[in-house]
Amino acid sequence: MSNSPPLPLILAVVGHTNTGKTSLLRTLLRNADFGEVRDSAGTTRHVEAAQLLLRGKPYIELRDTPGLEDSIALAGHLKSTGLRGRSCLEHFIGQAQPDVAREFEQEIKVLRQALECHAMLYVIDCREDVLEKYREEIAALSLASRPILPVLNFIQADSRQLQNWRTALAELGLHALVEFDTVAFDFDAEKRLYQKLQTLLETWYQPLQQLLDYRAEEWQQVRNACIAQVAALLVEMATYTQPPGQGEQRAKQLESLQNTVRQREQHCLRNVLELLNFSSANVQLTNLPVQNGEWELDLFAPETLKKFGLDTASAAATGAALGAGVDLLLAGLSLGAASLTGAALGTAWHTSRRYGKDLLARARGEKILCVDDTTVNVLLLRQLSLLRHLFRRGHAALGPVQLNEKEKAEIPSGWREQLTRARSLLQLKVGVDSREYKNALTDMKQWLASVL
Ligand SMILES: Nc1nc2c(ncn2[C@@H]2O[C@H](COP(=O)(O)OP(=O)(O)OP(=O)(O)O)[C@@H](O)[C@H]2O)c(=O)[nH]1
Ligand SMILES: [Mg+2]
Repeated sequence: MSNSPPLPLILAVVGHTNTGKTSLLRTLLRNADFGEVRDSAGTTRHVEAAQLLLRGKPYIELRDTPGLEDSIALAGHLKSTGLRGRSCLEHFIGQAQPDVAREFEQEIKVLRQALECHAMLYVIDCREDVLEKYREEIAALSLASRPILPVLNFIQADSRQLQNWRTALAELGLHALVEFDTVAFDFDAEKRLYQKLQTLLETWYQPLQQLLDYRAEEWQQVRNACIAQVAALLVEMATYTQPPGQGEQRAKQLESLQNTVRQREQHCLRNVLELLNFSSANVQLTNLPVQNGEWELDLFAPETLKKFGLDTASAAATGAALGAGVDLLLAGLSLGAASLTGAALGTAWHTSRRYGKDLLARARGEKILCVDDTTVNVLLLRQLSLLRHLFRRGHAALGPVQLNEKEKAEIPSGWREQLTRARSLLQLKVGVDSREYKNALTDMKQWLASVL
């Protein structure tokens, strides 16, 4: 006889109205389009299910349910059946008078799911006091004799009631619970949710473990893929070159260089959003000028530089447009710098930026137009904050998300080496398929992963 538990494991997501049940589903499903989420009571009117698959096989079925509203009146009706446990619910659902059935239409849908599921996720808005109506809800749902895992939502908003909820739930015999903010995603919190289910549902321990491992691996892969996008952007832009022009032609070339950088950054943003399964239409990020999947604040706008605390004065001193490309003197590197060390490159850079024309005039070697340090620095800082935000954003987030973590605008240590390394590819004149280029890219990915 096989001991395999029935799959999918059916989890009913239940709770008072407007506590974030549909939001929880969105985040667990990584799907911002699931159901309807609104800040009002009675948004979900029907039971809606979605499955979590593992290699095409349904492992978990999550069922979103309408919110419970009048549990105190419901409790009276349940008591009047004179029955206990599942038969009390079955009797109430099957035998309720038409007017009662109408009055409790939504509640009956929920109770039916309580009977049909293997376990319930009971979502709590823990900004609320532990009111009698919530105790009655839990008592009614408990009649289904299925494990209930309370999910404490809105923990970021307000944690003062958290202890009261813990105590009240323990009094009701619910000792396993999980804190899970549906708006700010945290992979560890999701992991804890499945681990708590493992303790409540021993029969499903193995499949839950498989799902957990799979989700962890998947999350790691998605994270790495996002980091790879950013690494590619940075290395590509640090090594991008154009031949320099003269006079008017030069202004046009600077503009074209800027456009190239803008488009390349935009391309990276789109890919990252897609990898994380965010439709660009619903992404608005606090502190980041991203709206509808587009960078709003231009990369080259003075505010962008200022926001990241970058020095605009030296760029302005050259008379060039802010963040415009500078002439990299490949020949200039022979002005005392035999090898491309960080310091040597830094000096050559700064000098060429400030006195570019003179040096250019003197240089015998090649002159090329490339993306200047300030611009690459801004790219780096924007991408770091983008990834930090998106990695912590739940799919239920509607508007801008305020995260606790303070915006870190400083350039992390080790960046100068990374930039120098990438710039050295220019001197080596190697293509994207070369070993050197690939190594620089790998280094950049590792470095980014270490600072995120
Ligand atoms: N700040 C914050 N807002 C949340 C969180 N979870 C849900 N919300 C918001 O709370 C409101 C209700 O969320 P829903 O997911 O629609 O709640 P529900 O329990 O499905 O509501 P009904 O279907 O009406 O019972 C929405 O405005 C959500 O954006 C959270 O963890 N933090
Ligand atoms: Mg809902």
